[in-house]
Amino acid sequence: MPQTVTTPTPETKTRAKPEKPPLYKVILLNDDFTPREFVIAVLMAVFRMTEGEALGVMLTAHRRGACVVAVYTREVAEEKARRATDKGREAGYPLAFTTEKEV
Ligand code: TYC
Repeated sequence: MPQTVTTPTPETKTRAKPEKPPLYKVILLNDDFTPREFVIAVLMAVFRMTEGEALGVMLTAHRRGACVVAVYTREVAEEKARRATDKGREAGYPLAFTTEKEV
């Protein structure tokens, strides 16, 4: 009976790296009308910040015009920016959060 010779397939040494999803910043924009305490309350509720963290982010946006709040995948960033902006609108304030893709 003839012998079948099988050459073993060499083990693949390089693996395809699973791509990391792109990240998006949520940015808080300053305005002249939304009360500081309201901005802090929204940051605590939507972004789960402590009062101290929220105070720091609010003051940075107030002084510099904008502040990065946090970084998430696109869906999470857009959802949180929308929820936070809606809270302002529901209360009659022009409070605005935007999202921006990280480079
Ligand atoms: N500038 C607002 C005021 O003086 C407070 C404020 C801070 C509003 C940060 C928005 O993103 C903001 N009442």
